[in-house]
Amino acid sequence: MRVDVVTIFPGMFDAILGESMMKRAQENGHLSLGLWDLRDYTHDSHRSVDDRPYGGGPGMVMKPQPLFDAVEDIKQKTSEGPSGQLKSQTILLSPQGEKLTTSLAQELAVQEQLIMVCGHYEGVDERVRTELIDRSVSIGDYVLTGGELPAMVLIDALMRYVPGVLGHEKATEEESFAQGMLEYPHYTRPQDFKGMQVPQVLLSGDHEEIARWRKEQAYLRTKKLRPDLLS
Ligand code: 9D3
Repeated sequence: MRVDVVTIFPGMFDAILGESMMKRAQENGHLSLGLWDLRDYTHDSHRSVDDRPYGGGPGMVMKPQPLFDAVEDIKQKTSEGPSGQLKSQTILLSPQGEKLTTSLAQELAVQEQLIMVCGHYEGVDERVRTELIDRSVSIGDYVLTGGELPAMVLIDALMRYVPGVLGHEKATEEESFAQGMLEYPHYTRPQDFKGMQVPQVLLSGDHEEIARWRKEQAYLRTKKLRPDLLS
């Protein structure tokens, strides 16, 4: 899949570009990430992307023109030969969006192209939301300074569901066991660390007994820390 991000801070995405899974996915061609600087689509000397709200009030609003021009330019420049434009959805990262979940990540991961628009200031002009944006996504109920970190979170979360990216490693593991529960406790060597012991059952070699213990631990931990997941 292609992900194209419209942002006033393209440099922030260096944080994920060179790293591990992201890098691998880009190298093997399953994912390609494009960064588009919104200020490149302004025409004034200050390269301004925001303006004062009609009707008054505090804060600034993102102007429609640079956003419309950026998304149009991306669609045109990323279209593939005679087959034309990619099947794409334009996503606004916004505190007012639907909350990111596994099922949303899975839905988005099967698109050919996602165009992610990172919001700033009080938000975007409403005509952007209604005419340009297919879906708005929030990563949770806390206030951040803009849509860049949420876009990175969304990319990271959906990457594992892009067909081919994970070579089956994690996906099968997640399906098989304790779906919708927290994980059981993990231990590695040494057996005795500063007097703290690894539970005997894990050293027993009895795999049925170990599976039973892990299931019970996962359940107890979920009941204690995330009872909402059990109902
Ligand atoms: C202080 C301004 N707020 C008034 C109640 C509204 C507001 C506008 C823009 C709050 C935060 C932001 C910037 N955040 C995002 O663009 C954002 C976000 C977030 O803040 N939390 C969780 N998910 C997301 S997705 C985009």
